[in-house]
Amino acid sequence: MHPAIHLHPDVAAALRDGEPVVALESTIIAHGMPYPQNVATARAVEEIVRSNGAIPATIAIIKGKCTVGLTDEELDYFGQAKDILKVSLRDMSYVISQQLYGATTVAATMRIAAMAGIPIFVTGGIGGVHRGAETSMDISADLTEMEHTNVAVVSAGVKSILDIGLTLEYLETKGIPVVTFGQEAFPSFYSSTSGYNSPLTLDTPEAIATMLKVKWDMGLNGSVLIANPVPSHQEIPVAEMEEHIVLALDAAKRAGVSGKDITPFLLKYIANHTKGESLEANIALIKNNAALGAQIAVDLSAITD
Ligand code: PSU
Ligand code: MN
Repeated sequence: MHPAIHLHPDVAAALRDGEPVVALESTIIAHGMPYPQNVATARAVEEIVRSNGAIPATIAIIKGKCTVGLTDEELDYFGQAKDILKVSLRDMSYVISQQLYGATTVAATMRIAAMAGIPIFVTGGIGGVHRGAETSMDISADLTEMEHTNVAVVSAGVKSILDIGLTLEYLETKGIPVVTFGQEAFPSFYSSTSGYNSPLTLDTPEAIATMLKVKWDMGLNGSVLIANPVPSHQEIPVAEMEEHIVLALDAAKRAGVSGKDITPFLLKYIANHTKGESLEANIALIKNNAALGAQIAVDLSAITD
C-alpha cells in the first residue's frame, strides 16, 4: 500500500482477518451538514455500522495522509474546522503532496476505499448530472469514478437538486447497475420516490451482496449504485421539495456560485429554508443507509473466500 494511505488499527485488523468494513465519506461532515449535527450523525452512523456487525472506516485526508478510519478527535475536527478543502478526485494529489487536510467526496472516498481494499461504501446522496448540464457540463466526478472503481455505493438515490433522469441515463451509458432496495420506485434522497422507476430492484442485502460478487468475480469492473429509500415517515414529499429546490437553484444563480461550491451551497440553502426538516430527513436516511450497507458488507464477506 502507498505510504500516503494510513489505516486505523481496527480497520487494518478487520481487513487482515477478512471481516466486513464499511467506508464512509467526510465531505458530508465538513460541507454537507451543519455543526454539531454533522458530528453527532457521523458518530451515530459509525455506531449503526458496528451494531450491524461491520467496522466503520470514515475516510478523510489529514496532513496529506489518506486516513481510513478516523479517531473521535479527528472526526470532531472535520465537523468544526472552517477551512477544510472539499477534495474530489482531481484534488487528491495536490492535497496529499501539500500535506493539507481534505474532506473527501464520494469519488475520492471510493478511490481511497478501493486502495485500502474496502468494497462497500455508505453515503447520503451521490453527485450526478446537474440540471442545465447540457450547457454547464456540470457532471459530478462521482459518476465517472463509479464507472471504474470496484466499490459499491449505498445512497438514498439521487437528490432532486440534480437532473435525476439525465443521471440515470449517464449511469446506464457507463454500465453502472442501479439497484433499489425493496421497491420499484427510484428514490430522490429526501423523498422515497422520484417519478422515475428504478432500473433494477432487489429485496435483501444477501441478494445485493451476491450480485456484487458475481459482477466483480467476472471482471465486470465498476460500482453499483444501491438506492435505499428514506423511511416513509421521515420523507419530504417530492412536490414540497421541488419548491425549495427551484428557490435554491435561483439563489445559486443570483449569487454566481459555480463548480465545486454548487452542491454545498444548495444543501445549505435547502436546510436553512426548510426549518431543519430537510436536515432531519438527511440524518434519518444516512442512518438507514448505514444499516443496509453494513448488512451487505457482512453478507459479502461471508461469501468471499
Ligand atoms: N449529496 C449530499 N450530501 C453531500 C454530497 C452530496 O446529500 O454532502 C457531497 C458528496 O460528498 C458528493 C459531493 O460526493 O457532494 C458531490 O459534489 P459535486 O457535485 O461537486 O461533485
Ligand atoms: Mn460539479
